[in-house]
Order: sequence, then C-alpha cells, then structure tokens
Amino acid sequence: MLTVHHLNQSRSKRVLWLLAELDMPYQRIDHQRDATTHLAPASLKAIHPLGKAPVIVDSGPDGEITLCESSTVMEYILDKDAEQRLRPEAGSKEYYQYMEWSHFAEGSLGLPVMCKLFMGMETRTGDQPMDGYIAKEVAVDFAYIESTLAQSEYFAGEYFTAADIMMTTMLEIAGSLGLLKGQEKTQAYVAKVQQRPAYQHAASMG
Ligand SMILES: N[C@@H](CCC(=O)N[C@@H](CS)C(=O)NCC(=O)O)C(=O)O
Repeated sequence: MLTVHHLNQSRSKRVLWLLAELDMPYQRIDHQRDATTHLAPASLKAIHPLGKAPVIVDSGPDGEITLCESSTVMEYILDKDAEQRLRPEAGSKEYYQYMEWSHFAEGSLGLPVMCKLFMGMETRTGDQPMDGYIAKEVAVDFAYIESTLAQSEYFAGEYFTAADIMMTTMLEIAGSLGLLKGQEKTQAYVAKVQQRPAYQHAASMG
C-alpha cells in the first residue's frame, strides 16, 4: 500500500489532491510543523534524509522505495494509473506542455517565489538585495502564465492535468505573498481549480 507522509500546510497537498483525483487507495501519515519555527518535525527526517514533504513510501517488485520531490512523486503515482487520466499522451504536444509546466512550478516560478518567502522571514533590517531579482523574475513568469491562461483552459491545453496541481500549489504560495495582485487570469484560474472536489478533499486535511 502506498504511504503518503503528509506535512500540514505543505506541498504534500499536491499528492493528496492527485490521489483523490485518481481515486487511488493509500494510507496517510501526518506530521505537524513546529508551531514556532514552522519547520518539519524530526519524524519526517526519519523517513527521508531531506526531512521535507512530500515523501512517499511504496513497495513494488524491486522492494521498498522512498521518494521525495513532488514532481517525481506525482510522476510515480501517474505511472500507476492504467487510464492515464491526468497526463497527456507521451510524445504529444500537450505532453511536453505538461512537462514544461510541471517543472516550471518548482523551477522558474518556484525560485523567485521561495526567495520572497524566505526573505520575508529575514529579521535583519536594511537593504533587501534580492528584491530587484524577485520582481524581475516574477514579472516574466506571470506574463507567461497570464498569456497561457488567456489561450487555454488549463496549463497543458484544454484538459486538467497533474501540471495544474503542481502549478496551483506554487500559485497559492505566490498568492499568500501578494504576488497575484493584478494577475486576473491567474486569480480566476486558481479560484476555478479550487472548486474541484478532489482539491477540497485534500485541503480539508490541513
Ligand atoms: N522542491 C520540493 C520542496 C519540498 C519542500 O520544501 N517542502 C516543504 C513544505 S512545502 C517542507 O517540507 N518544509 C519543511 C522544512 O523545510 O522543514 C518539492 O517540490 O517537493
């Protein structure tokens, strides 16, 4: 049985959301962030050396496997779905768009968004040397996101895919930092996908 190590208010919501979309059985083990530092507890580090969520553990023909990095975890789970409902056909144009957005979420978008998050935790006062970089990268990223969402319903075309799950979580973090202001297509898109029953099921787990 697939085990999901879930950290409250974290990227592991992506995995719970995907599993709910696919109606795939799994067991969940909860880990709580430290109330003061907001960091993951030692119990997560006992499962994977990085101590970050999400982590899954599964047993297959080659024995037990423990995986982190949400994009990898998502691909692992999608490989198990015989109907391939949330991933376009390999080799198609939509497949490569799906791949691009799946990696864009933690790559081009994730880097400036997480820099802003971490700079916001900085208690020293004075110059914020990353501000210029963050503003420039965020502007480029959202120009691309807005133009994509002006042309298609979802990131990889007309159908909801796991790339939308990857992107939504990073867009939510961006939103919590005020970065969605004025990004009307993005705001409407996030509100739309948050209506999905599988999203709401995952969100209800904290
Ligand atoms: N790129 C990784 C990021 C993993 C990550 O940073 N997870 C955060 C939660 S969203 C975490 O576990 N933070 C707790 C900590 O660092 O102690 C992924 O996509 O899975």
